[in-house]
Amino acid sequence: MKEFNTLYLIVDENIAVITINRPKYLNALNSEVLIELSEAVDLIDKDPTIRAVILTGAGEKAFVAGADISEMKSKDVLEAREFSSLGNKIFSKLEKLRMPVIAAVNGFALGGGCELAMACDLRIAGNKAKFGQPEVGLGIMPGFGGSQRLARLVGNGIAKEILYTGAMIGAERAYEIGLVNRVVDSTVVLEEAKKMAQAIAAKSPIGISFSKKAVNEGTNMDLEHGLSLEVELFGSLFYTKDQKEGMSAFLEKRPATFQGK
Ligand code: DAK
Repeated sequence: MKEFNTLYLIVDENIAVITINRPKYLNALNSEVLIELSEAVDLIDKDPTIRAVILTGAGEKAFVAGADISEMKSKDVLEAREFSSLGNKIFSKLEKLRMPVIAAVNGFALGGGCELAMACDLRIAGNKAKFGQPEVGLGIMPGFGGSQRLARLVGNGIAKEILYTGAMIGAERAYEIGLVNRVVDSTVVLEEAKKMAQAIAAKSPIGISFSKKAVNEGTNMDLEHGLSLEVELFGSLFYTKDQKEGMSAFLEKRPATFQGK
């Protein structure tokens, strides 16, 4: 696989792990990280063997402590829009990957880091993880989709509290409000994310990718249209080998082997 300056991409047994690697700066997102993240997502998208992705940050202190403030400070209005639009495009690309993406969050997930975790399908947090959108303390607001994804995940009231106060919340509170799926000991975050990725990788890639599409696209529709989307997706699964294999395996009392076809 391609070598990057600011991240690692490792693919092993159908699972890709992207590790953002700027631990000295708490893995803050500068333009180079964003561009390389986009390239890594493109490579993953083109690899038909990959069934789940884990996104994490190097070191024990941070997942990602936000957009890089030292790079952002000197931006003019046009550059700030460009930066925001670059981030938004990449986060959306990540969100639309056909396979699930799990954020393995150890330490700080702040600002753009919290937004990056929210662009993933699932979040596993270490018990020492801290989440927050501290942008208002910097005289800005979230620029990588935070105001939108946070409100959709936890509801307007709690999202507004997090956005307006800029205060950090711990992993347990993040679990309570539905911002993370699970909290585990901080020493086993990646291990637990891998276990979840393996469980996903054993199931039908098409069934999973259609479920992802149904949730992601259906959430932006009214119920009637969302249900119609589900009907369409459900029906088209009956063209696939995965559906035939899954149902035959059940009736023959053997484990299914899915090809994603
Ligand atoms: N950017 C750049 N450097 C950072 C950083 C960041 N976000 N976070 C930490 N660092 C650097 C620190 O400057 C320090 O560098 P040196 O001084 O050693 O050179 C090093 O990482 C270690 O950090 P600390 O020494 O501060 O470590 P502490 O344990 O004392 O504190 C902390 C950890 C996470 C509480 C603290 O570092 C902190 O508060 N960091 C900033 C967190 C933050 O405010 N994040 C949100 C960033 S704003 C938009 C596009 C995007 C966004 C907004 C708009 N548009 C263009 C519209 C997104 C914005 C953000 O994400």
